[in-house]
Amino acid sequence: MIDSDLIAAQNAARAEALKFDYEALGTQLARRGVDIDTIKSKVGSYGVAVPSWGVGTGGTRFARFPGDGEPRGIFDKLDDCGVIHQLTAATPTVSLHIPWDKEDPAALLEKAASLGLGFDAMNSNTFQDQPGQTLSYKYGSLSHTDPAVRAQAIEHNLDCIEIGSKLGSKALTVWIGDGSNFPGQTDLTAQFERYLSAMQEIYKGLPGDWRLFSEHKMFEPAFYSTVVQDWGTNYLIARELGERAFCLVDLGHHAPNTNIEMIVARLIQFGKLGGFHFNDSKYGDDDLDTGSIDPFRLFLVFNELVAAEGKEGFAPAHMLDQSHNVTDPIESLISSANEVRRAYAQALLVDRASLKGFQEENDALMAAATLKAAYRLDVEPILAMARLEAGGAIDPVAAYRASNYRAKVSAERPAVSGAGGGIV
Ligand SMILES: [Mn+2]
Repeated sequence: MIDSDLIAAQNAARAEALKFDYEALGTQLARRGVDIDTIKSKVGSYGVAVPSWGVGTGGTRFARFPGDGEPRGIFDKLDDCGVIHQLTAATPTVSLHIPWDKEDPAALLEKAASLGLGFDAMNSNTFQDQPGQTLSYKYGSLSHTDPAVRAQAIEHNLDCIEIGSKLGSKALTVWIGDGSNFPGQTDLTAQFERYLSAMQEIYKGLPGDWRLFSEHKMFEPAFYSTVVQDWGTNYLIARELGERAFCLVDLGHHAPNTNIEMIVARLIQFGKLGGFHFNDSKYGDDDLDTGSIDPFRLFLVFNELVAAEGKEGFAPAHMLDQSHNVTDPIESLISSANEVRRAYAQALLVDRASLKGFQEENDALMAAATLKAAYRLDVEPILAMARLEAGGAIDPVAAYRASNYRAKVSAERPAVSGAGGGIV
């Protein structure tokens, strides 16, 4: 963890300017009838989970260029996640990936508690073969033609639930790489049938207070067809499985220019939005930092989420899912957690009564202008004040750099070359 005196000194240098900016923004919002402290309080209680694999350096199919002081295992990863939460006060939970993070649950709980962290959704892995694994997933897992392979994949997911139950997790996210690379390679219908019946077995193993999230992804590793390729298929899965099955929307898992906010609205309307993997993309599943390419789209997604707040049973999970290839992963995750909160704050500032009026009157220009009026606001003083009051840093990246955390852990963690990024 970072020395609290260093954070305090960093904050002291910035506190006066922040107070001035916060009051100025508060005055501006008051003219619109908005209480800035109410917004700050909602933003301050909004958390997003960090994926354990996100604190390692990612890579592409071509190469991975390791960073300094990369975590050697889950306990190092938790340390890094603890730093992110310490500085942002926005990432209270970590999402584990099994088997990469498989360790004694009691030790994991103790370590997380010492860092003020809890555990979010569990993630299973049947998209690669593990050392010592009996049967291969080369030709699929939950939808494999061989019932023995399907049974092995089901058993792994049930293991993830069992581990998660000991950690206080309440959800399992299932993403599979199953699909095909050639027309005719697979019977599309039979393959989906096999997937559904395998998922039924996993669903039966869910504890009563757990939710099952299925995550769709258009392509990769399969390049011709993918079993769970889009939100339509994902909705069918959630509907077929039962009331505790929901769709997980990863922002990067769509074709370019897809209207993701509309998908979000549809899933909310029919009670099947389970949660998000936040990231951004320019071309495909690039796993770029959240809000780095299209922050307006992120805002429009949050506009739908805020509009649905208070709807019965509406409790989507929020998690970052990014690949950090050229940045310090801690800095990227800090920035992305802030971007998620920024979009949330902006969406909270939408004048919904006016918007509804313009929609009813078919005043397209003013409806769009109403959204833009909220989006254009610089809400950074709200985010910074929420961090400060929760014990975080006014400027978390600056505080992180001043701490020399990366140089310190680099001295303890030997350089690694081969460890996989593993982004789903
Ligand atoms: Mn994902």
